[in-house]
Amino acid sequence: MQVDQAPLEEAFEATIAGNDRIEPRDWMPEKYRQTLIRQVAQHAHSEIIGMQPEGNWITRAPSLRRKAVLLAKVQDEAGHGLYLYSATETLGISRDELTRRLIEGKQKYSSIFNYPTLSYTDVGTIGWLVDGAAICNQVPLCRTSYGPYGRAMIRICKEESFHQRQGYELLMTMMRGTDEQRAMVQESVDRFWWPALMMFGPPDGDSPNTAQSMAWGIKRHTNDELRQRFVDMTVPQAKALGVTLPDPELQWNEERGAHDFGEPDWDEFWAVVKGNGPCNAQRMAHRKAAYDDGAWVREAAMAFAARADSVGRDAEGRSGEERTGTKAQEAGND
Ligand code: FAQ
Repeated sequence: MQVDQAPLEEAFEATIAGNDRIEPRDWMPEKYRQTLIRQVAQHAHSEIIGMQPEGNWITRAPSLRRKAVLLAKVQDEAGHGLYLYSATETLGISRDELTRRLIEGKQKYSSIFNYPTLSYTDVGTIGWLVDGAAICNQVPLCRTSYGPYGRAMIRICKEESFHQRQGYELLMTMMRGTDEQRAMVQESVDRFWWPALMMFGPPDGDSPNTAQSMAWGIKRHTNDELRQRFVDMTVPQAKALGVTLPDPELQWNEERGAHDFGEPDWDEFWAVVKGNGPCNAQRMAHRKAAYDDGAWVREAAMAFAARADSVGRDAEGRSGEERTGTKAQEAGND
């Protein structure tokens, strides 16, 4: 039977126009669904691959306190990946398929995680600049048009702001230390500044997805608008910290009420996005090894679930009676 799509499309457009949420049960255009799968999955992959550059330093933390903080942060990132994979699954695709797409190079992850972390200072710089950029990009996504994505972002943003503060606090501690420590902070900021600006994506003129994603309320601001917001937010923080941002063109523009700044190296950006950054091969090899090593856990969990089904027990080993509470009630009656 042919379903008339026109009223469905009208209802979808009215929801978008009214700034309401589209929910998984609602009809949506196939391209809207595919755009969300692309963006939310790539966001999830970024969180999971993003555990690697900092995870690299957990065993070499300079103190127990720093180690506990870093462990918690990297665990948060795993959690963010899981919320986002769950949100993507509501669009009718499995997490396993998404992971396969990542490993086969069919889906991307953020360019920033293809740069190396050369000292513990980079943990601070990632917190300050990378989480700072992530917050700028993600706070507006709390109002994205797709319900499960927006709700995941609310929780993620709360955690990201702690991440940003821990990075800033680490760098501030080092800036109050020795000349050598201050030089380490400056060197790290010099390396991460431009890649952090690239996180917002290509300039609006070279961004094929922005116009449609804005029209659908998936994105609320363009790449360049968010990059500008990040620069304006970061300059006073750099001043308070006592570091110089490595951009000779960076200056306040009174007329615009915003900072002018230089152009990132977009050839470098596209090279990294296409797989030729300093750490792309290493990051993917590590992710694939973790996926392959985890196969037995997934298989065991699936076999357990299948067996539990066949004997009427759930994954926690409870029988149907225990789940419905009949057994407890009977016990209470004794
Ligand atoms: N890296 O047309 P647009 C984090 C691709 S935060 C790699 O402008 P769109 C937290 C883009 O996918 C990082 N690829 O695309 C954390 C597209 O290719 P496609 C993750 C990029 O989607 C902190 C093509 O270029 N955050 O993980 C990048 O409208 C610390 C054309 O680009 C998010 O994912 C890039 N930087 O705008 C974790 C936020 N930029 O897919 C650990 C959600 C663009 O057509 C430690 N995502 N491309 O093959 C977004 O807001 C958007 O997807 C953009 C890109 C703004 C990233």
